Amino acid sequence: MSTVSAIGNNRPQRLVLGLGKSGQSVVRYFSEHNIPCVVADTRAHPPGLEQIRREFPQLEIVLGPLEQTLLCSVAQIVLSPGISIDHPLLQQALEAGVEVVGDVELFARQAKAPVVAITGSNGKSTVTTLVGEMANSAGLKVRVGGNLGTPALELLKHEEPDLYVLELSSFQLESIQTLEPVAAVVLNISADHLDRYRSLQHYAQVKGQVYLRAVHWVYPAEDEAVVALMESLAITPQPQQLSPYYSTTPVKPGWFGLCKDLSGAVWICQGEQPLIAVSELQIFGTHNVTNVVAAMTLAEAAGVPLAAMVAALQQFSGLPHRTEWVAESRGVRWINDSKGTNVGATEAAIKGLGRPDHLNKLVLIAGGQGKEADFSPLKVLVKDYVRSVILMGEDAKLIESALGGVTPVYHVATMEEAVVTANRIAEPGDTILLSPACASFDQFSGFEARGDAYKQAVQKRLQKVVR
Ligand code: UMA
Ligand code: ADP
Repeated sequence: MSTVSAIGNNRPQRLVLGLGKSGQSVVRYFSEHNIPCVVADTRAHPPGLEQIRREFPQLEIVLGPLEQTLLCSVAQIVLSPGISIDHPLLQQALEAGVEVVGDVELFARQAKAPVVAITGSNGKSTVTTLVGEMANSAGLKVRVGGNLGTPALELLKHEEPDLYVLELSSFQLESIQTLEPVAAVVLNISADHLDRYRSLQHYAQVKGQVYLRAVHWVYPAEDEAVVALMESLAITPQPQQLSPYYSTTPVKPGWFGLCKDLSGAVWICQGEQPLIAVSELQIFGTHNVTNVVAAMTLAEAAGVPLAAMVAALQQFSGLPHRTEWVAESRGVRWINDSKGTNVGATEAAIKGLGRPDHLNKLVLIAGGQGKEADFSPLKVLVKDYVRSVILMGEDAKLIESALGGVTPVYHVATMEEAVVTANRIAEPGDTILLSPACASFDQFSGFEARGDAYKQAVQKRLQKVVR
């Protein structure tokens, strides 16, 4: 353990645990409110260290393995999402009467404006951004953040807005106690973070916490896993709290879903009222149509008028690294889905983009850190939709064995090699899809760096081919 600077024996009663983005936002929040705190991080060089030292030279920062004496000597621990509340020393602190909260809980205790809360295994960032865009288009003052990137406490910095929209991860939901969202959703449940949770059920139960104090329970009515999760919660909502949405026809009166016009074109509608044709959306893939109906249901619960929702949808072309169009050359499409960091996301990207007609095929680039996932659900999809799989990263071998030889597999060491190989294999009409089904940290600083490496390698390769 090393102490960066000490302020003596009168230790503050609040411990900020973790010095990443969340921890730094908590230190600044406490400083603005003149609340003394001490900081700890298990890492020798946490990312915020130098910056926080410059800003707060007197702050006590304890680095290295967690120590029970420190954790049990304070009244409150503000836990970063990267550390599990099930850590034995945190459990001991809880038993000793220490309050353990996260940064989002501190936010919830101060925020006055209504909050829309969005969780799920996949689609959170897209839906969160869309709800923010819809509210913005209605002229509301809206602040958007949470797991999306801007820590919740940073959203409190200016005067109160009309609405907050928060993306919440299961990690953050572990330490939220009083948040009362005007609308909350679990978008879907598929295996993720199984290196942190005891089981898929444990992970799902944590996600379900988002509903507990919500006014409107927004949910995908056709998703059995989410419906079962809602039924398993300790609280039963009143019928008027339930706001279902549909990803297929038919639609029930008042609810958002899909319908077909006489020509067979598919529309997003509310009840029988068509609102926007799916072909008019700027984002593609069937999973994104589901994201759109989820966002509309949440926005309606937050008071956003339909016209503003439609206007936002006409403009929204999606977030980078989520089934993002990169290039098209020789009749081959290149798509960057680097944010496909779990099996469910990659399944959605394959289904959303591929065509099982055996004329247009996918070349899939995947691999990285698998987070102890079971890759076998990919096997049947790969068999039907994918010409070849190119694998890289730590768990490439695990993915290969889960695919059971249904399609040719190529192993590569770098993104550049992956792109060169994909370019060689792909035939006109194919789509080359980077959707790793894995985290990126074995080879990259994050999914953004991985997606950027892909895009750069594609541009470089295509320039060479054109010359
Ligand atoms: N860590 C340690 N020791 C510590 C504290 C953290 O080793 O003492 C490690 C964690 O295990 C983790 C990394 O450091 O590997 C970062 O953890 P953190 O809690 O410091 O993270 P922050 O920088 O505060 O960022 C967090 C979210 N990260 C995580 O939950 C891991 C960010 O989501 C989020 O944008 C940010 O707060 C602002 O709210 C990122 C993420 O990967 C995008 N989220 C996961 C996901 O989407 O799947 C949940
Ligand atoms: P999250 O914030 O939950 O990671 P994103 O909106 O960033 O969600 O999308 C991440 C990836 O998840 C996308 O790149 C895509 O592969 C997949 N995805 C997006 N929406 C859905 C959905 N509704 N269902 C399943 N997978 C999805």
